[in-house]
Amino acid sequence: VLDRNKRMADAIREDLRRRGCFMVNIIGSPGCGKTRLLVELLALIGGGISCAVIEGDLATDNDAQRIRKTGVDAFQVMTGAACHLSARDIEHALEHLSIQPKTLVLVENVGNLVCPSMFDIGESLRIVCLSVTEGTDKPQKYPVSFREADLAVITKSDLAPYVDFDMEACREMISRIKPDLPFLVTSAKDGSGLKELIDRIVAAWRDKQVATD
Ligand SMILES: Nc1nc2c(ncn2[C@@H]2O[C@H](COP(=O)(O)OP(=O)(O)OP(=O)(O)O)[C@@H](O)[C@H]2O)c(=O)[nH]1
Ligand SMILES: [Mg+2]
Repeated sequence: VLDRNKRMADAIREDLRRRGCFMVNIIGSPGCGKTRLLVELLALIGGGISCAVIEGDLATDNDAQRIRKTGVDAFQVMTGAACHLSARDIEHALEHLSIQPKTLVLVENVGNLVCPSMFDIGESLRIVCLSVTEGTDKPQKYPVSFREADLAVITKSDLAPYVDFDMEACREMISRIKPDLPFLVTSAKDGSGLKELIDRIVAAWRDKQVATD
């Protein structure tokens, strides 16, 4: 299953690359703030970059509706029982979105800190989100999602003081799991770190394009 998924993911990545597009896979626990982060990022990007969103949830199209309110096209994958998106889900979603050349495709994976990290969906950048409300020790308990990520984002930083989250201890834990994993702190509520996150994504896109052109 994983082999077939990987082949399909490679084909998706190559097809997007040829069209000058770039796909980001956003992973994190239920409620860690993935959708709200996307909504705020899209508002900040404005018309600057052409964007499209793929949402993954077991049930409901609530998140796709939240994204569409920003004016950005979104496709909702409802996985039923599956705790992750697969490359086939993405292939299906991409058929339904009309992706212009040079589009940034943002994928919110199913809320889960484990399963989605096992499945390549054809992304070129994988972001793992951890909200401060989940607790400082989560990278240690769920190392795989951090090991497999290209960027770690600590979300809901505005709440850190209220939940006794230790940012430095968390950063250290992550660096023990993957020493070179970049680390960003954001709050979708007060806007901190959002511009830096966009800059990171754009830089990764540019680097990938240069490396493969
Ligand atoms: N204070 C604060 N609340 C936030 C922040 N980001 C998200 N929230 C709140 O956290 C709750 C969950 O946010 P969502 O964006 O729905 O989380 P999610 O990760 O998309 O959830 P699933 O799709 O169900 O996995 C909502 O009530 C948000 O308003 C933040 O930066 N600060
Ligand atoms: Mg969501």
